[in-house]
Amino acid sequence: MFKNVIVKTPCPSVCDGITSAPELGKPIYEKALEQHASYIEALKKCGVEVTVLPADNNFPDSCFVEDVAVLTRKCAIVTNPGAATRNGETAAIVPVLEKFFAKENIHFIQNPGTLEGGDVMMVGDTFYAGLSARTNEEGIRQFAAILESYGFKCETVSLEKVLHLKTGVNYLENNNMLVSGEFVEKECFNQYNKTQIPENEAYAANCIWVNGTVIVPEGFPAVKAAVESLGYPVLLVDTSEFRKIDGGLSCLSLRF
Ligand code: CIR
Repeated sequence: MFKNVIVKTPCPSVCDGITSAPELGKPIYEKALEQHASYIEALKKCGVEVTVLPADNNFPDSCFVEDVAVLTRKCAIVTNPGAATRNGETAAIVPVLEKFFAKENIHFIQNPGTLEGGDVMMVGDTFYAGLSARTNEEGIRQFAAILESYGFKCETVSLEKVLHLKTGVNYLENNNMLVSGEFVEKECFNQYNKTQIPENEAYAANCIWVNGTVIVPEGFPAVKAAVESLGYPVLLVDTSEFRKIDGGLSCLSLRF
Protein backbone atom coordinates (compact mmCIF):
# COMPACT_ATOMS: atom_id res chain seq x y z
CA MET A 1 0.00 0.00 0.00
CA PHE A 2 1.12 3.56 -0.66
CA LYS A 3 0.57 6.28 1.93
CA ASN A 4 2.19 9.16 0.11
CA VAL A 5 2.55 10.59 -3.33
CA ILE A 6 4.73 13.49 -4.46
CA VAL A 7 3.86 15.44 -7.61
CA LYS A 8 5.26 18.62 -9.10
CA THR A 9 3.17 21.26 -10.84
CA PRO A 10 3.98 21.67 -14.55
CA CYS A 11 5.77 24.94 -15.39
CA PRO A 12 5.04 27.22 -18.39
CA SER A 13 8.22 25.95 -20.11
CA VAL A 14 6.69 22.43 -20.13
CA CYS A 15 5.91 23.30 -23.76
CA ASP A 16 9.65 22.93 -24.45
CA GLY A 17 10.04 19.54 -22.78
CA ILE A 18 12.15 16.90 -24.51
CA THR A 19 10.15 14.99 -27.09
CA SER A 20 10.63 12.15 -29.53
CA ALA A 21 7.33 12.97 -31.21
CA PRO A 22 7.35 16.64 -32.32
CA GLU A 23 4.57 15.76 -34.80
CA LEU A 24 2.14 15.65 -31.85
CA GLY A 25 2.67 19.40 -31.31
CA LYS A 26 3.64 21.23 -28.12
CA PRO A 27 1.72 20.85 -24.87
CA ILE A 28 -0.83 23.57 -24.16
CA TYR A 29 0.10 24.86 -20.74
CA GLU A 30 -3.41 25.57 -19.42
CA LYS A 31 -4.57 22.14 -20.49
CA ALA A 32 -1.52 20.48 -18.92
CA LEU A 33 -2.38 22.21 -15.63
CA GLU A 34 -5.98 20.99 -15.81
CA GLN A 35 -4.90 17.44 -16.56
CA HIS A 36 -2.40 17.57 -13.72
CA ALA A 37 -5.16 18.68 -11.34
CA SER A 38 -7.32 15.73 -12.46
CA TYR A 39 -4.38 13.41 -11.88
CA ILE A 40 -4.08 14.68 -8.30
CA GLU A 41 -7.83 14.16 -7.78
CA ALA A 42 -7.58 10.57 -9.03
CA LEU A 43 -4.66 9.88 -6.68
CA LYS A 44 -6.59 11.29 -3.74
CA LYS A 45 -9.47 8.94 -4.53
CA CYS A 46 -7.00 6.09 -4.02
CA GLY A 47 -6.47 7.18 -0.44
CA VAL A 48 -3.00 8.68 -0.59
CA GLU A 49 -1.74 11.95 0.83
CA VAL A 50 -0.50 14.10 -2.05
CA THR A 51 2.42 16.52 -1.61
CA VAL A 52 2.36 19.08 -4.43
CA LEU A 53 5.70 20.73 -5.18
CA PRO A 54 5.78 24.16 -6.81
CA ALA A 55 6.53 24.54 -10.51
CA ASP A 56 10.13 25.27 -11.52
CA ASN A 57 10.35 27.04 -14.86
CA ASN A 58 14.09 26.39 -15.13
CA PHE A 59 13.36 22.76 -15.91
CA PRO A 60 10.75 22.14 -18.65
CA ASP A 61 10.42 18.45 -17.77
CA SER A 62 10.37 18.85 -14.00
CA CYS A 63 6.72 17.79 -13.62
CA PHE A 64 7.99 14.27 -14.38
CA VAL A 65 9.08 13.94 -10.79
CA GLU A 66 9.32 10.15 -10.94
CA ASP A 67 12.64 10.44 -12.75
CA VAL A 68 14.55 12.22 -9.97
CA ALA A 69 14.19 9.66 -7.19
CA VAL A 70 13.38 6.04 -6.42
CA LEU A 71 11.51 5.62 -3.16
CA THR A 72 11.32 2.31 -1.32
CA ARG A 73 9.82 1.39 2.04
CA LYS A 74 13.30 1.56 3.60
CA CYS A 75 15.28 4.17 1.69
CA ALA A 76 15.26 6.91 -0.92
CA ILE A 77 17.66 7.01 -3.84
CA VAL A 78 18.13 10.36 -5.56
CA THR A 79 18.93 9.65 -9.20
CA ASN A 80 21.33 11.33 -11.61
CA PRO A 81 19.26 11.94 -14.75
CA GLY A 82 21.01 11.12 -18.00
CA ALA A 83 19.28 13.93 -19.89
CA ALA A 84 21.47 17.05 -19.60
CA THR A 85 18.53 19.47 -19.34
CA ARG A 86 17.07 17.39 -16.50
CA ASN A 87 20.14 16.70 -14.42
CA GLY A 88 19.66 19.75 -12.16
CA GLU A 89 16.12 18.68 -11.22
CA THR A 90 17.37 16.49 -8.38
CA ALA A 91 18.43 19.40 -6.11
CA ALA A 92 14.84 20.39 -5.36
CA ILE A 93 13.73 16.92 -4.32
CA VAL A 94 16.26 16.41 -1.52
CA PRO A 95 14.65 18.70 1.11
CA VAL A 96 11.28 17.11 0.35
CA LEU A 97 12.62 13.60 0.85
CA GLU A 98 14.15 14.66 4.15
CA LYS A 99 10.58 15.07 5.47
CA PHE A 100 9.87 11.40 4.82
CA PHE A 101 13.23 9.63 5.20
CA ALA A 102 16.05 9.81 7.74
CA LYS A 103 19.17 11.43 6.28
CA GLU A 104 21.19 8.22 6.52
CA ASN A 105 18.60 6.48 4.38
CA ILE A 106 18.83 8.97 1.52
CA HIS A 107 21.37 7.91 -1.10
CA PHE A 108 22.65 9.41 -4.33
CA ILE A 109 23.60 8.06 -7.74
CA GLN A 110 26.80 9.82 -8.72
CA ASN A 111 28.72 10.58 -11.93
CA PRO A 112 29.67 8.83 -14.11
CA GLY A 113 26.61 6.79 -13.14
CA THR A 114 23.27 7.95 -14.55
CA LEU A 115 19.82 6.69 -13.67
CA GLU A 116 16.26 7.96 -14.15
CA GLY A 117 13.35 6.72 -12.06
CA GLY A 118 11.27 5.93 -15.14
CA ASP A 119 13.73 3.10 -15.71
CA VAL A 120 12.94 1.48 -12.37
CA MET A 121 10.02 -0.88 -11.82
CA MET A 122 9.36 -2.16 -8.31
CA VAL A 123 7.95 -5.68 -7.93
CA GLY A 124 7.84 -6.43 -4.24
CA ASP A 125 11.45 -6.47 -3.05
CA THR A 126 12.86 -6.75 -6.58
CA PHE A 127 13.69 -3.65 -8.58
CA TYR A 128 14.03 -4.02 -12.35
CA ALA A 129 16.37 -1.36 -13.74
CA GLY A 130 16.29 -0.49 -17.43
CA LEU A 131 19.59 0.00 -19.18
CA SER A 132 18.57 2.78 -21.54
CA ALA A 133 19.73 5.94 -23.25
CA ARG A 134 19.22 7.67 -19.85
CA THR A 135 20.38 5.00 -17.39
CA ASN A 136 23.86 3.51 -17.75
CA GLU A 137 25.63 0.45 -16.37
CA GLU A 138 27.50 2.38 -13.71
CA GLY A 139 24.24 3.97 -12.55
CA ILE A 140 22.66 0.54 -12.19
CA ARG A 141 25.77 -0.79 -10.43
CA GLN A 142 25.50 1.95 -7.78
CA PHE A 143 21.74 1.53 -7.56
CA ALA A 144 22.01 -2.24 -7.05
CA ALA A 145 24.64 -1.82 -4.34
CA ILE A 146 22.40 0.57 -2.40
CA LEU A 147 19.36 -1.69 -2.77
CA GLU A 148 21.31 -4.79 -1.74
CA SER A 149 22.48 -3.07 1.45
CA TYR A 150 18.78 -2.95 2.43
CA GLY A 151 18.10 -6.57 1.44
CA PHE A 152 16.43 -5.69 -1.88
CA LYS A 153 17.28 -7.24 -5.25
CA CYS A 154 18.07 -5.48 -8.51
CA GLU A 155 17.82 -6.96 -12.00
CA THR A 156 18.97 -5.24 -15.16
CA VAL A 157 16.72 -5.16 -18.24
CA SER A 158 18.16 -3.71 -21.43
CA LEU A 159 15.93 -1.73 -23.72
CA GLU A 160 16.46 -0.33 -27.17
CA LYS A 161 13.26 1.10 -28.52
CA VAL A 162 11.50 3.17 -25.88
CA LEU A 163 12.54 6.00 -23.57
CA HIS A 164 12.23 4.31 -20.18
CA LEU A 165 11.58 0.80 -18.89
CA LYS A 166 8.13 1.78 -17.61
CA THR A 167 7.23 3.31 -20.96
CA GLY A 168 6.57 -0.29 -21.99
CA VAL A 169 6.12 -2.47 -18.90
CA ASN A 170 4.26 -1.86 -15.65
CA TYR A 171 3.49 -4.02 -12.65
CA LEU A 172 -0.06 -3.95 -11.27
CA GLU A 173 0.62 -6.10 -8.17
CA ASN A 174 -1.00 -9.55 -7.69
CA ASN A 175 1.53 -10.94 -10.20
CA ASN A 176 -0.11 -8.93 -13.02
CA MET A 177 2.05 -7.08 -15.51
CA LEU A 178 1.21 -4.98 -18.57
CA VAL A 179 3.75 -5.49 -21.35
CA SER A 180 4.13 -3.93 -24.77
CA GLY A 181 6.55 -3.94 -27.69
CA GLU A 182 10.09 -5.05 -26.90
CA PHE A 183 9.10 -6.27 -23.40
CA VAL A 184 6.56 -8.87 -24.51
CA GLU A 185 9.23 -11.51 -25.12
CA LYS A 186 11.66 -10.66 -22.30
CA GLU A 187 12.40 -13.82 -20.40
CA CYS A 188 12.84 -12.08 -17.09
CA PHE A 189 9.10 -11.31 -17.05
CA ASN A 190 7.92 -14.84 -17.86
CA GLN A 191 7.10 -15.55 -14.24
CA TYR A 192 4.36 -12.90 -14.24
CA ASN A 193 0.83 -12.98 -15.55
CA LYS A 194 1.49 -10.81 -18.60
CA THR A 195 -1.17 -8.84 -20.44
CA GLN A 196 0.03 -7.80 -23.86
CA ILE A 197 -0.93 -4.28 -24.87
CA PRO A 198 -1.81 -3.82 -28.56
CA GLU A 199 0.69 -1.70 -30.50
CA ASN A 200 -1.90 1.01 -31.31
CA GLU A 201 -2.44 1.54 -27.56
CA ALA A 202 1.20 1.10 -26.51
CA TYR A 203 1.25 4.49 -24.78
CA ALA A 204 -1.25 3.19 -22.22
CA ALA A 205 1.04 0.37 -21.08
CA ASN A 206 2.09 3.04 -18.57
CA CYS A 207 -0.71 2.61 -16.03
CA ILE A 208 -0.27 2.88 -12.26
CA TRP A 209 -1.56 0.70 -9.46
CA VAL A 210 -2.46 2.77 -6.41
CA ASN A 211 -3.84 0.85 -3.45
CA GLY A 212 -5.94 -1.59 -5.45
CA THR A 213 -7.15 0.84 -8.09
CA VAL A 214 -5.43 1.20 -11.46
CA ILE A 215 -5.21 4.64 -13.06
CA VAL A 216 -5.30 4.31 -16.86
CA PRO A 217 -4.77 7.06 -19.43
CA GLU A 218 -8.01 8.18 -21.06
CA GLY A 219 -8.65 7.22 -24.67
CA PHE A 220 -7.29 3.66 -24.74
CA PRO A 221 -10.34 1.36 -24.61
CA ALA A 222 -8.47 -1.94 -25.12
CA VAL A 223 -6.17 -1.24 -22.17
CA LYS A 224 -9.06 -0.10 -19.98
CA ALA A 225 -10.97 -3.31 -20.78
CA ALA A 226 -7.89 -5.47 -20.18
CA VAL A 227 -7.21 -3.90 -16.78
CA GLU A 228 -10.88 -4.23 -15.80
CA SER A 229 -10.89 -7.87 -16.83
CA LEU A 230 -8.01 -8.43 -14.40
CA GLY A 231 -10.49 -7.33 -11.73
CA TYR A 232 -9.21 -3.83 -10.91
CA PRO A 233 -11.39 -0.78 -10.50
CA VAL A 234 -10.16 1.78 -13.06
CA LEU A 235 -9.87 5.55 -12.91
CA LEU A 236 -9.25 7.39 -16.17
CA VAL A 237 -7.07 10.48 -16.46
CA ASP A 238 -6.45 12.39 -19.67
CA THR A 239 -2.71 12.85 -20.17
CA SER A 240 -2.73 14.02 -23.80
CA GLU A 241 -0.60 17.11 -23.10
CA PHE A 242 2.11 15.10 -21.32
CA ARG A 243 2.10 12.48 -24.04
CA LYS A 244 3.28 15.16 -26.48
CA ILE A 245 6.58 15.20 -24.57
CA ASP A 246 6.84 11.46 -23.92
CA GLY A 247 5.31 11.68 -20.45
CA GLY A 248 2.93 9.08 -19.05
CA LEU A 249 1.00 8.50 -15.86
CA SER A 250 3.81 7.01 -13.80
CA CYS A 251 6.32 9.78 -14.59
CA LEU A 252 4.08 12.36 -12.98
CA SER A 253 4.43 11.05 -9.43
CA LEU A 254 6.51 9.34 -6.78
CA ARG A 255 4.40 6.78 -4.93
CA PHE A 256 5.59 5.32 -1.64
C1 CIR B 1 11.92 13.33 -20.91
O1 CIR B 1 12.25 13.09 -22.09
O2 CIR B 1 12.69 13.20 -19.97
C2 CIR B 1 10.52 13.85 -20.66
N1 CIR B 1 10.08 14.64 -21.76
C3 CIR B 1 9.57 12.72 -20.41
C4 CIR B 1 9.89 11.94 -19.16
C5 CIR B 1 9.01 10.79 -18.96
N2 CIR B 1 9.30 10.13 -17.73
C6 CIR B 1 9.09 8.85 -17.51
O3 CIR B 1 8.72 8.09 -18.41
N3 CIR B 1 9.36 8.40 -16.28
